[in-house]
Amino acid sequence: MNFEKICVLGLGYIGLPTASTFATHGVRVIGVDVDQRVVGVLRSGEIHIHEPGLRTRVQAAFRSGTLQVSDTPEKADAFIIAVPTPIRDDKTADMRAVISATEAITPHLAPGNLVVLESTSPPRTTVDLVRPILERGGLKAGGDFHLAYSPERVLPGQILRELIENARVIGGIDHASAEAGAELYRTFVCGDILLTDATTAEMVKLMENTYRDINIAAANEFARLAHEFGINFWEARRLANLHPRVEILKAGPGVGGHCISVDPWFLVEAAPKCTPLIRQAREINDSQPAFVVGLLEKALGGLAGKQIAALGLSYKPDVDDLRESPAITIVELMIEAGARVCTFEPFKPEAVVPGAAPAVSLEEALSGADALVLLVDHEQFRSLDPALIAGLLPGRLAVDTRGVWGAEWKDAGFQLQTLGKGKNDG
Ligand code: SAJ
Repeated sequence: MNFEKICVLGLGYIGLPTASTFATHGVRVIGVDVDQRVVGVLRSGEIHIHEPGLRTRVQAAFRSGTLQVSDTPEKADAFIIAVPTPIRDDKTADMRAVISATEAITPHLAPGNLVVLESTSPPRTTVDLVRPILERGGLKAGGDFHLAYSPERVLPGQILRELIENARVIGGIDHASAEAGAELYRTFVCGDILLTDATTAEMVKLMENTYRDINIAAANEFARLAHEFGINFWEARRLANLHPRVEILKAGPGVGGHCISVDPWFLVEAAPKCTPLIRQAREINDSQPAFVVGLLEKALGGLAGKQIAALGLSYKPDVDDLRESPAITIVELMIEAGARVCTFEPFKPEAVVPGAAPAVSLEEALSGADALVLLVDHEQFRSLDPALIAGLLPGRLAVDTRGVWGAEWKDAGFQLQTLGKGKNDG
C-alpha cells in the first residue's frame, strides 16, 4: 500500500505526537481536532500540551510543510483515530468521541483505505462499534477497506522516544488489515511490529494497564500494612525485590492519569462477574488519597484551621497532566477537613483546585504553612534542600507520599512522616 496522505483524528497526548512523527517522516498529514482552541494554538505555531521534545517535533513538521491542522477530516489513504475515551462518574466508558470521529471519517472513506483505532477502548469496540459505523457508507470492512486496532503504549514524559522504539501491536479485523497497519507504522516504528486480531489487540492494552493497577494496589496495601505493623515498607520492598521473581511497585498517594486509573473499568463494565480482583484494585487505589489525608490528620492532630503547602498536582512526576490526579483528590479532602491549602504545581502554575490558593513559587506556597506535603515527586521537589525549606516554612512537619525524602529532613529539624514508614527511622 502507498500511504502518501493520512488523517489523524484527535490531537492530544497521543494524536499530536503521532501526527507530527508521521509528518517528519515524509507522510502528508492532516491533523484533525474538533476543539477550535487546539486548532488555533497549533496554527499559531505553539502546542497545547507539555511533553518533552514535542514542540520541536511539531514545529519541524510544520516547517517541512507535511503537517496541516484542520477541524474536519478529508480524503486520505489512512485514518488514525486517537480521541479520548474517558469514563463517566458511574465508571462506564464514554465512547462519544470515538463514535463521532468514526462518523466523520465515513463520508471520506474510499476503497483501499485503512482505518486504525488507537484510542484505548472496551473489548470488541473495533468490530462491534467502529466497523458498523464505517460500513454505513456502503463499503465493506475487510473486502473494500482495511480496519485495525493498534494500542498506544507510550509513557507520558517519554512519548516521542517510545513511539518510535516500542514494539507495536496491530490487530486487524482480518490478516490483510493487520498487514496494512504494519506497513503504515513501519514508516517510523523501529521496534517489533506484532500482528494479531483486533479484539486481542484491545485486550493487550487493557491487560497491561490493569496488571499495573493491580500491582500498584498491592504496593499501596503493603504500605498500609507497614503502618499497621510499625515497619518500613520501602525497606521491606527493597529486600523483597532482591528475590529474582518479585518486583513490588511503589506505594504512593493513589493512581492517576488517563490510562491506568480508567482502563481497568472498561473490563469491569464489560464483564462484571469475571472481574472482582480488578474492581477491588481500583477501589484500593482510589481510596489511597483518603489514607494519606488520615496520616496527615494524625500527624497534625486534625486539619481544621491548619495551613498546608501541597507540592505538586500532576498525576506523576515531571509532567503537566492533571487528569485523574490523586494529588488533586488529596487537596480536596484536606479542604473538606477544614485545612487552608496552598498548592504549587511548577508544570502548571495556573492550575486551580477550587477552595485552594494556587502559588506561583515554592516560597509563596510555604509562607505561613504549618506543614508541607509532597504529592508529586517532580525532580525539583526530590532534590529540595530541607535546610533551605526550614528557613521558609514556619511549621516543622513534612509529609512525603512518594518515599523520596530521607534523614536530611530530620537533620534539618523536621518531623518527617513518610507514606509506608510505620516507624520513624528517617
Ligand atoms: N504509580 C504508583 N506506583 C508505581 C508506578 C506508578 O503509584 O510504582 C502511579 C503514578 O504515580 C501515576 C499512576 O500510577 O499516578 C500511573 O503512572 P504510570 O507511570 O504507571 O503510567 P502512565 O499512566 O503514565 O502510563 C501507562 C503506561 N502503562 C504501563 O506501564 C503498563 C504506559 O505504557 C501506557 O502507554 C499508558 O499508561 C497509556 O497510555 O495507557
